Amino acid sequence: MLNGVPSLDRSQGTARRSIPTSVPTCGFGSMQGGRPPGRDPCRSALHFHICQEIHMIRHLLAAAVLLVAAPLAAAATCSVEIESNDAMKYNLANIDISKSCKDFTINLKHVGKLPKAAMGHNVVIAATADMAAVASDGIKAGAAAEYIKADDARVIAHSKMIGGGESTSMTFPVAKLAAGPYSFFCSFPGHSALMKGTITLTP
Ligand SMILES: [Cu+2]
Repeated sequence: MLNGVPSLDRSQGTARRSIPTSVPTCGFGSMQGGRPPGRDPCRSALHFHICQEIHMIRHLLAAAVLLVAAPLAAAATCSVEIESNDAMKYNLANIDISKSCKDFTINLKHVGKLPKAAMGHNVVIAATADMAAVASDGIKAGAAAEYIKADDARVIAHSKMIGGGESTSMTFPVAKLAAGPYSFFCSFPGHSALMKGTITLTP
């Protein structure tokens, strides 16, 4: 307590406990409301800067957590929405499938008005090399089979066939996508010429 400067010593005296307890609050009340007599202005200014830095570090940490969390959240997306229409088109040309997903879900929506018999759409996944043969065998299988050959081992997964205004969903294990490249397409006769896209396996 030399020269009226309190508590820069390492005193454990209970009488000085009141001074350290003001430190963790990082409030600036003591600055705004005038310093108590005898308080060292340099120490208070130092306190002010330390507190500012603590606040800044907290904000930086919070921002860093958001930056790290965003890609993790994206990696956890294990589904996709695909729209199809009366113009025989999907709205996607590629689907990213993360290998971190156990299962992947494709939600197919037919935003057109034409009935299934005229403009039916589905989603079939097969190795790109098998696509033409799977489509051709599907046409032979006919409408009753929804243009998928029965027990076709080349078909990794397929949805049901839907008409305008309908939606469907299919889920399959990502482990089935072992050796690519894979494609998705519509097996309705003639549609795979336009209705097809690639599948990209991502980490
Ligand atoms: Cu189609």
